[in-house]
Amino acid sequence: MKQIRTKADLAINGATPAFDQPLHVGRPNMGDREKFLQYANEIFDRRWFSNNGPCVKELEKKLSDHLGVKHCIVMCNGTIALEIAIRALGLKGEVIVPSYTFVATAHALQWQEITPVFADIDPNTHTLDPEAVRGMITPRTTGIVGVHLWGRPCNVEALQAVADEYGLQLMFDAAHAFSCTHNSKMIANFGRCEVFSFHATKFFNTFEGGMVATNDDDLAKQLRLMQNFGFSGADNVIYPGTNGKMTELSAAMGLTGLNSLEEFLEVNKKHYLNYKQGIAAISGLNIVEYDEAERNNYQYIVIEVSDDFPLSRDQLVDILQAENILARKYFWPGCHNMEPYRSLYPHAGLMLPETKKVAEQVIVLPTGTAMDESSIKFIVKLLKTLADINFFS
Ligand code: T4K
Repeated sequence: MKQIRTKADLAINGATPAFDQPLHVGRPNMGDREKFLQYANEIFDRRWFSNNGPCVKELEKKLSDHLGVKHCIVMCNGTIALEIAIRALGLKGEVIVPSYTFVATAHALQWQEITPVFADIDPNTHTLDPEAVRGMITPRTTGIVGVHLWGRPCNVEALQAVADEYGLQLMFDAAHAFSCTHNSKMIANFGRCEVFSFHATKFFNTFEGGMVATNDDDLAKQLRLMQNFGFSGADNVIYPGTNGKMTELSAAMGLTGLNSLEEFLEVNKKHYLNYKQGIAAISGLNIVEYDEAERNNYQYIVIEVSDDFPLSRDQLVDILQAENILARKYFWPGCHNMEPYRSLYPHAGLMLPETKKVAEQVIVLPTGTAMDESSIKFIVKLLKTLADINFFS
C-alpha cells in the first residue's frame, strides 16, 4: 500500500492514487450467486415474471417473520413505496419531514402536491427534533414522516406523542433501517407504517426495490390495492391505483440476500469497529456511533468533521476522492437547498440551523462486503496523517 508522509505523496498533488479501482460508498452486498441463478432458472421455467409470483410471496412471508410485523408489501422501489404509503394514509396539505435526508423523502410528498414542511434535526441523532416538529405544525398539517437516518431510530415515542396531541398521522421512512431495532423491537413496527428501500446500495437489496410494513390490516389492504392499479380480483377495479409491483427476479435477489444477511451484518460490524477504533484517536473527527444494546445493520460509516480538524470537510472529501476513496457528502446541502424547494421555500433554511451545521460536517466512508480490512486500515491511517500534519502550511 502507498505510503503518505508529505503532501507531495497525495494524489491531489499529482502522486499516484492509493487505490487503482474506486472504493465506493454503496457497493452492493450480493449473497450466494449460485443460489440466485438457481432462483432465476426456476423463474424462467415457470414463465412467471411479475404480479405477486411465488418468489414475491416467499419474500414477503420471510420478511414478515424476520421483522415480526404482520404485513410486508414489497414494491418496485422505495420512492414508489413512500408515495403509496403517503397516499394510503390520506396525507394532504402539509406534512412535516426533515430536510436532512435523501431527496426522495421530500419528493414523495411534492409529487402528490403535498407541501413538505422541513423541521430541524437533533444534532446528536441527525433525526427529527420532536420540539422542532411541534413548532412547524399549522392547521394544514396532516402528518409527520420521520426518517431513521443511518439506520438509527428517530425519537419514536416523542414523535408519536406530538402526533397524538395534534391528531396527526405518523409514518417512517426506514430506507436505511432494515433489520435494525428500537428498544429491542424491529423497525417496521412503529407509526402507522414504515417504508424501506431495497436499492442496490442498501444493506439488503433486491437490485431495485422497496417495501411498506404495517400491523394495520385495513391499511395493508389499501396498500395492496394501490400497488396493483386498484384491482380487487380479476377485472374489478375499485380504486385509482398505480403500478408498484416487485418483479420475481428482484424478489429472488431478496431471497438470496436474506440467506446471507447475518454474514453481511458481521462484515459491516467488523468494518464499523475498525473505523471506530481508529477514528476515536483522531482529534477533529467524530464517528457517528451505533447503540450496541440494539441490533444495527452498520450500513453507513458516518464521520463529522469539526472545526478542530485542520482541513475543511470539502477539502477532506477532495483529498480522499483523489486517492480513489469515494467518500460522499450525504445529505448535503439538505433538501431545502434543492429544487423545487429552494425556489418554493427560500426562507426554509432560517428554521434549520442544526441541519445546516450537520450537512456541512458529514462525510460517509466506504464499507460493506466489497471492502476489506486492509483498505479500511489504510483509510484510517490516512485520516490520522492528515490530522497530524498541516499539508497546507
Ligand atoms: N429515503 C431515503 C432516506 C433514502 O436514502 C432513499 C434512497 C430513499 C428514500 C428512496 O429509496 P429508492 O427509491 O432509491 O429505493 C443512492 C441511492 O440511489 C438511493 O437509493 C439511496 N437512498 C441514496 C442514499 O443513495 P446516490 O445518488 O448516492 O447513488 P449513486 O448512484 O451515486 O450510488 C452510490 C454508489 O454506489 C456509487 O458511487 C456506485 C455504487 N454503486 C451503485 C449502484 C447502483 C454500485 O457499486 N453498484 C450499483 O449497482 O443515491
